[in-house]
Amino acid sequence: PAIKHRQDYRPPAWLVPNVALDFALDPAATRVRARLEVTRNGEGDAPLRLDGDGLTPLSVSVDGLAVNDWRIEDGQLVVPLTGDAHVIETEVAIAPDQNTQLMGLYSSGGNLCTQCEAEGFRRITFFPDRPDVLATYRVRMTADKARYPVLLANGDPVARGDNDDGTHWAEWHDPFPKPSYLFALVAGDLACNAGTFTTRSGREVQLGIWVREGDLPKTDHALHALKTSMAWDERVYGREYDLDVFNIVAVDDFNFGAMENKGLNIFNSRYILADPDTATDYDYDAIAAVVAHEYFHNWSGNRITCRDWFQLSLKEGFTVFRDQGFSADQGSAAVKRIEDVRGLRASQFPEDAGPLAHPVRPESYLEISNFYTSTIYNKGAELIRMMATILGPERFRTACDLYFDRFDGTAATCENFVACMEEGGGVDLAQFRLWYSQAGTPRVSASLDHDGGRATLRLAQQVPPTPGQSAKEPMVLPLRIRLFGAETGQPLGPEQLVLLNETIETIVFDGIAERPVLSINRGFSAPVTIESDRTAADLAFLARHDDDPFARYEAMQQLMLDTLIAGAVEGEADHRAVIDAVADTLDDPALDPAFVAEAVLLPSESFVGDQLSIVDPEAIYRAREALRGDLGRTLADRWRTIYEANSSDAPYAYTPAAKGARRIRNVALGYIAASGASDAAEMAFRQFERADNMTDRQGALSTLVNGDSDLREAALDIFYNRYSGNALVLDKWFQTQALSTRDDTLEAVAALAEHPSFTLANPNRARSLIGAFAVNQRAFNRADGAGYRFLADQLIALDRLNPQTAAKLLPPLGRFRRFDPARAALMRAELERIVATPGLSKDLFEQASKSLA
Ligand code: B3K
Ligand code: ZN
Repeated sequence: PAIKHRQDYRPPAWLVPNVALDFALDPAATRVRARLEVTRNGEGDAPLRLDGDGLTPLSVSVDGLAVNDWRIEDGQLVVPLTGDAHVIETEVAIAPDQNTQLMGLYSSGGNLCTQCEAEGFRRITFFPDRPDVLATYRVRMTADKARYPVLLANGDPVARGDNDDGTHWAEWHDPFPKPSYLFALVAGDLACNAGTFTTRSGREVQLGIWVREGDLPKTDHALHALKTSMAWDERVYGREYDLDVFNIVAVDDFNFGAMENKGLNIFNSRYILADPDTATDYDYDAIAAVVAHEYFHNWSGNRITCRDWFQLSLKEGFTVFRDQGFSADQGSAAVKRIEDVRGLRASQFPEDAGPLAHPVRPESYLEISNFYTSTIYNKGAELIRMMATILGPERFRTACDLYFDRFDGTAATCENFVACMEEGGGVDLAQFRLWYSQAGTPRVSASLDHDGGRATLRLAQQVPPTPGQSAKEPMVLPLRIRLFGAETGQPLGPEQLVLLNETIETIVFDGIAERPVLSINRGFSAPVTIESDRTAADLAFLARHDDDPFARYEAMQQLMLDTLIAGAVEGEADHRAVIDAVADTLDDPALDPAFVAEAVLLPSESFVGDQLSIVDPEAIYRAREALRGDLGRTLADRWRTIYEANSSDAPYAYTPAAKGARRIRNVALGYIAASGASDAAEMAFRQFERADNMTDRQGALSTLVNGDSDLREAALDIFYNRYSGNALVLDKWFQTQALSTRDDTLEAVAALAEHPSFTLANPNRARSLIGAFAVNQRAFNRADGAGYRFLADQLIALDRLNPQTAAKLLPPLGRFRRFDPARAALMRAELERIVATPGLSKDLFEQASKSLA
């Protein structure tokens, strides 16, 4: 298969200003007629090349006359054309029912829907399926009226009517030129939660959240989030919505979270449906974030799209940054930042440290679907955040305005964006651009000396080698820094923004009488790893006194991490510093309970593993359980007090205060269970039974699932029976068991893979069991290799149905360089078995072969 390179970009030989599509919809055989107005772009006599994937033309005509001098080359329809402007008409037949890849037009739950990003449109019709070909779309759909009473497409509805044969039709028109990846249609039996939003310039927009009738009561949260997002983008970025309708459709089978199709977002139902009985607080937050994300794409993605897929982070990094800002404004900005950094460290840092590491703007790919990664999304967002930090809020807004104005209606590049930041912000970002081209997480070492009134901070940076990039240049690292007096606990001067851009730098602070303690990378201002010479006492001090909430959390995490690493490497560790710091945090009445809950949670087993050159999953597990148990026992009274103080009989509310109480209560329950208290299982079961919301019910279930009380099976059965009709909640049932810390988790997961409710055909279900298991560090990395074998078997089976989803679940197998030789050999053997599988998709082949390289 052919590798694509960023440097090979050439403008399209033909443009398509306008397209009209006519769908005769049928699940078994849908006819698609396309009418493309094509114009030659520049000089040359290149034939028209239209991408196609699995399509056979039933007819081709040029300027109204049937032709037969076309040919098919690598799936592309090649049509020789003599002039500079023509009308091309094609007709194809496709089978949505047979489409298990969920790319193109497919069936989900009896409805028909589309997913085109990145290259799904070519599975629907022949077209130059690349993001720099912008067309206006007119779409006509005809379908059985009883089965598909609702017909939706991009843009505004134009007309609709009934036919005599029981079918009906609808026509939609999208006036905004768009790339084919933003095309969408939906045909289904759907109910609508309707609303309106009036933009600040007075446009009244009809909003609709479309779901199956029975799910209608679960759509208010999403509709509210949509309205809030629309207002937020006007207020914070000055961006208004531009059509008269905005529809969102929820479907159960979806490869990703959601899709920003112009005027017709299509969502994985898990990011729409919520009520207190079935959705956790985490789910509610994620729904609001994803609704906002897709809405924000209307400007950062749709009005300004990407020139080519190497520029993917142009829209994704920026839009993640925008949705993070939105979520931060809805509740605690500090807790949001902690969650985002935790997510970055759990997914992006390992990616950057492994065989699949790639720059935020990649140089090459085999399958673009494999590049919808945490690096493109989350590290991409950190790059925007750093530029915003360097510019400051006002100049950042000016620079964003410049970008939106200058590139509106075009397909742009990351370089275009950075140039606007430079011009609008009045800064030089020449060296900063290395963030787009160099992969790997920079490491910064920091040491602070104090001598006679002067503090000297020595900083050194190093960017580790990554595949294809052995030597790196020093980057620009914006580090927010502040010093605190060790005796007084007071800040020694204001916070400074240091732009570290050399390999080694020294910063001097004068007039420092007291011994200073270093607070660095406050707010996680740069996505780097800090290695400092701060002692356990310094970290404990910062955990108490730092005025930056993220830095306070971070000091605590570092203290915990050092303790866990000592425990894993040496077999035991002194827990006192952690226990004291946790106790102080719990006792500080000034702190927000939601923050406290984050601060007192131990780093995950995987994150501890990521710090070690060779991961010993058993030793890490034991060290972590030992510290958890010690914290649980030593602070037993506090956990019980907190548990009681945060349990109330007040009915469920989705407010920051109620969420914070649920969070800290469930963290406390976890510590009570970890302490080995004899009544812990009964407490958890009581919470499980009494809960009026999923956050408390699932929190209790997780605690029970990790243990071996008889109540464990009882709770699992009750949960299963209660929610057997709700796919999203059953996903939680599978996931909770796959994440269990018990010794028999692999056996349990293997049995669940045979459960009648399990299927690989639904991506959410596949991820809930297989994906969750593969990130359960200890269970997955069992010394006998059975975890690796299980994952490989499942991926090979899944690849036949849905390559994209299979490929996404492969990375844990590629981490073998971080394990002992015995485990590494077992992992490699499974990767080799995958690569050798006949008929493997290029998605899975790329991920597995790169992992082995
Ligand atoms: N832009 C979509 C990505 C879907 C791609 C699937 N291969 C979702 C989002 O980032 O908003
Ligand atoms: Zn996105």
